[in-house]
Amino acid sequence: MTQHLAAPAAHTTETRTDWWRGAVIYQVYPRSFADGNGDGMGDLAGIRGRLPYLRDLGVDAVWLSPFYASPQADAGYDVADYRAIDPMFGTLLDADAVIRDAHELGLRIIVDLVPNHSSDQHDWFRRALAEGPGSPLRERYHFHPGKGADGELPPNDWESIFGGPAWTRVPDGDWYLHLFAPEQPDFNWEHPAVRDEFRSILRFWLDMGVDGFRVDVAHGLVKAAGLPDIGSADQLKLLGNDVMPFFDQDGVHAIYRSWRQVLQEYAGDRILVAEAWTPTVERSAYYVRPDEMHQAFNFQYLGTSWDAAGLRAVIDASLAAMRPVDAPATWVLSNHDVTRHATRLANPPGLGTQLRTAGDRALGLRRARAATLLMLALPGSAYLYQGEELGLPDVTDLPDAVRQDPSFHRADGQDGFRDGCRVPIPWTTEGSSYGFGTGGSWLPQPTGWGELSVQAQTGDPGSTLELYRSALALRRARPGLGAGRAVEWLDAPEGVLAFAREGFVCTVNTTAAAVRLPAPGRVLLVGGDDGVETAEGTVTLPADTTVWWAV
Ligand code: TEU
Repeated sequence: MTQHLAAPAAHTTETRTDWWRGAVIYQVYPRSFADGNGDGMGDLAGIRGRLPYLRDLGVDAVWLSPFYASPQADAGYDVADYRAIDPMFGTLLDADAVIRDAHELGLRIIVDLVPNHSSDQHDWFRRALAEGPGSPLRERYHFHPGKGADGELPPNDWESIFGGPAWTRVPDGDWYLHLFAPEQPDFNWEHPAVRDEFRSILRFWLDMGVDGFRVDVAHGLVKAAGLPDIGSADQLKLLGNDVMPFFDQDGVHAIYRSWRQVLQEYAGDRILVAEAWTPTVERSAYYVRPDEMHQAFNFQYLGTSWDAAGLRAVIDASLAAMRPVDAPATWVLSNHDVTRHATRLANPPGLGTQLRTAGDRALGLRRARAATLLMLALPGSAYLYQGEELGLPDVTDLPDAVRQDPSFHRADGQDGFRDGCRVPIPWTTEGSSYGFGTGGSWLPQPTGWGELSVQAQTGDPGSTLELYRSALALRRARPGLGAGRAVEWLDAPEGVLAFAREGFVCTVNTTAAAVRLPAPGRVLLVGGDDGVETAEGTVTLPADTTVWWAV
């Protein structure tokens, strides 16, 4: 159940509330949210200044992508020191101020934890390299001799998620494993020092007062014994469909059980959220058994196209998968790794989640608004990504020269378009970087970005921002919406979804034509095309439109 408390989590003696079961959680990507010191890069001071905006938007919690000390080879997902803030983002005092201010505003703070790999500049890795083959420190990573007469071939055939081999050879001849960029060596989670270190890192941030952790690549920590070959030429196509020897191994669950015990030592209902790209929602359910994590991202939902039958199937499967483990379903449409949903839905279905084509922007925005209202009417917890409340499209035409996504460069520009959703967001209609900061922005913002700004949309009843504010206020007024485990499907024509919740009905027209239906009640909110007409007990639902009804 969604609850709003004046002073959540740490710094209080609050008892457990299960606040997270129906929470709306807003992802802040620190580089691109707000720049407090005018260097063109977002930071903690910028975030702190905008916390009242997030409180007024009506979210329950804020998840911060990594702000730790990092050489930024993968935008901070390459951590050199898990207990320090990168100077580009501020200091530990700034982090403390963000956490305290958030709590005073009634917002919870979830931080990103990156346990699968460190940076190659992490102290352990640098020392392991310096000490040479056979050093005990090398056992904390996956260092191995190569194959072939002179060890010139990698130890196995695994490919990096970012393209190219998953192994890099160091000058003394050993190879090390990196499922992502070469600057991101994978930890060896069989090693007790790695396990101890991460429990200690959890405690460090729990002592700082955070309300939870989003666990990066939660499915990747444990590798199949012996690191067996995959034996396929096209490994990246298998990802997400097949069980890989480096993903979703059963051994990961013991780690999360031990982390849950650490969280249990703390007051205030802190949570663990799995970023686990599993083949099915049923596999995701294993991560949220009662003694493991609290939530797992629902990437199956994110990947479903704008089609009533497909959406109904994934909603049913998600709710059914979570029921036996008593975890809330979660829903997400956008994050920092995928093309924004306003642009995905502007394109034909089946193109995946990394697009470089703008598509039909008006269509994409209409569908995005309808898709968001559908998501926010479902039982469970919903994740929003900064800027989606402004209806921002992905910036699909960034020049190659400004792109920083390491996967773009490793895949020769054929993949890795994640910079498009990471462009700093517009706060004001005019001015330097449209209110992002006073010193420009680390990725160029498109012309016209100011028309999409918070300032431009505030008070405009037809704006996407006001739609989000209204939706979140209604959700807050009806805690039953985020609670529960089921929806009651109602009869609806092909291409239309209709379901009932307590005192509430949601109707979604995913087709390109208006549809006439019996009106279920009184219109609460419309997302999509505003031309909803009700007459004599019937309603005409425009194309690509969701309506919330009070019944
Ligand atoms: O993402 C994990 C992951 O599997 C994604 O990399 C996804 O498959 C990819 O973005 C598609 O190109 C997490 C973080 O969210 C991502 O930003 C990091 O790059 C990655 O881990 C490595 O830490």
